[in-house]
Amino acid sequence: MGKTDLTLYFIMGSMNAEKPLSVLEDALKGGVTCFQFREKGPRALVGMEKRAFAESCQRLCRQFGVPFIVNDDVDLALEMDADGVHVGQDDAEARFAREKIGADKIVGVSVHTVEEARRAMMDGADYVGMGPVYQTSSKDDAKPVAGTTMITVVGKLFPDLPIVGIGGITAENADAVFEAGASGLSVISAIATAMDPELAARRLRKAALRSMYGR
Ligand code: TZP
Ligand code: MG
Repeated sequence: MGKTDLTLYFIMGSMNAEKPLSVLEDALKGGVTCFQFREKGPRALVGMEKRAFAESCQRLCRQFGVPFIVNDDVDLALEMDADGVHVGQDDAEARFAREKIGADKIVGVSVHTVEEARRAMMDGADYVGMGPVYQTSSKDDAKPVAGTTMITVVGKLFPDLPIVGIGGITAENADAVFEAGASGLSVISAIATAMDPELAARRLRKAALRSMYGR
């Protein structure tokens, strides 16, 4: 395992659930292994409210010993002493994120091609996120559905670079993501909009572990 256990990587912002903090607490109880604070879009909190909400999420993650990773905002990650930062191709370059945040922290990068994956690795990424594997309604500017092919290609070319699949993943379709060579899966809605987020997390974790070790 690298710096962090990517098995079940939950991503959420205040706009993804009616009671986001209670969803996060339930998700942590259900066994998510990593959390990304992703506060973006038209209904996202900004300024002090964003910071206060982020701190509440971080506090919960610390209680459960789960890494708290900030999406996009390297400065916020630094100010909060977050465990890491996740950047996309349109955000700060991964090598700047790495330089700023330091060697011990987690840096994740969203990639869609072999070239982007190679660059992320050279820039010091701890993992790459790849997707959308399936149809998603949680990201307005999501790229077309990619399936699992590129995960297989990148996994074979760069076997030391952990890959997390993202986009439309559920307990029912998670197996194909691991089959393709991913080290983990990340989800928003499968947990954030579940009737019972703790149970949803538990089921996803079980599905992930079964895929990884149960063959
Ligand atoms: N990047 C690619 S798809 C996606 C992001 C952030 C959204 C994933 O959300 P969901 O609800 O798990 O499909
Ligand atoms: Mg981004």
